[in-house]
Amino acid sequence: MEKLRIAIQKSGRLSEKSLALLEECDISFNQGKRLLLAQSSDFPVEVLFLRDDDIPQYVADGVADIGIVGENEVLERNRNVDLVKRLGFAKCRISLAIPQDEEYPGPQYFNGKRIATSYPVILQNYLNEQGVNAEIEQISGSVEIAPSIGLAQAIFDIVSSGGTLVSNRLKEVEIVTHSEAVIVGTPGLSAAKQKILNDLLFRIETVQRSKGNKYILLNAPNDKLEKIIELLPGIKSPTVMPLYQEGWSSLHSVVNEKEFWAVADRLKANGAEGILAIPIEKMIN
Ligand code: PRT
Ligand code: ZN
Repeated sequence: MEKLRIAIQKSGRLSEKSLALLEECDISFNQGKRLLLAQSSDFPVEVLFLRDDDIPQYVADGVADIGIVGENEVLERNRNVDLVKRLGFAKCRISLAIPQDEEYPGPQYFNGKRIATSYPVILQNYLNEQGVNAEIEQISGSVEIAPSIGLAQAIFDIVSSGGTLVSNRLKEVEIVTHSEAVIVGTPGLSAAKQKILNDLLFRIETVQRSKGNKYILLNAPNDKLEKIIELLPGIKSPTVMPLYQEGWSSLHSVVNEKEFWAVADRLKANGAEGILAIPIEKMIN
């Protein structure tokens, strides 16, 4: 039977979350990470563990059908892959940074300067767009120390909290692009593989949807029910069940995590009691 081959990062910032995402979709792998290629027994997929730098190429070549990788690598490698889905984790920005005590008048600051980076392609595109002429020093790691050792006057690197820049006495002056983990795919997958991919995407969307929501249960006096039901956003309309104690009902519904505290306050103010919020594992609309 045909299988969908998924490339994920072998070890690094994306590995754990990539595997966790598959596990939440009830796709598990018995052999673990020691093997280059792991099989799933419960879904027609296999996982190929690679360095993240190589994932765009493997997917473009069709050695892997899809891959989970940072958008920054997709932009940098510039291979022929389809962007299938944004995953919302490993969010970061790729920015230009200069020594803290330098004045920054704008992108023309970089004219004639040397910039250290592991992302020369993305940087060169940006410099071209801005009409800036700078020298790019390509290095593969510890980019942030380049200015202090005299290798470059500026850096172009991934920034997340900004802590690394601060501890190297640098300041972020231009955010060139944002990045997050994405699924990329080989263009023109076979119908059988596309079907497996669609099933996988359906599972991922189900998991992502449920993550933002809580199942909520509460008790309310019957004469307040109408008002309380108005307050519950719910999927369609809440379930209402009579309690043993006369004149009271139990309500079940779904509330978005972001609205939970505001909704709970209004529910309480309107006579709701015994409010419970429970995580939802799977939610299919
Ligand atoms: O070995 P392999 O080549 O597979 O891994 P790698 O070392 O190239 O990549 P890895 O595991 O470090 O990162 C994988 C992906 O995670 C990146 O390509 C990004 O898409 C994403 N990501 C998200 C990050 C960060 N956040 C991040 N903060 N990648 C790197 N960093 C580093 C950054 O390089 C800098 O040194 O963290 C530092 C900055 O962090 P803050 O929080 O101090 O600003
Ligand atoms: Zn890498």
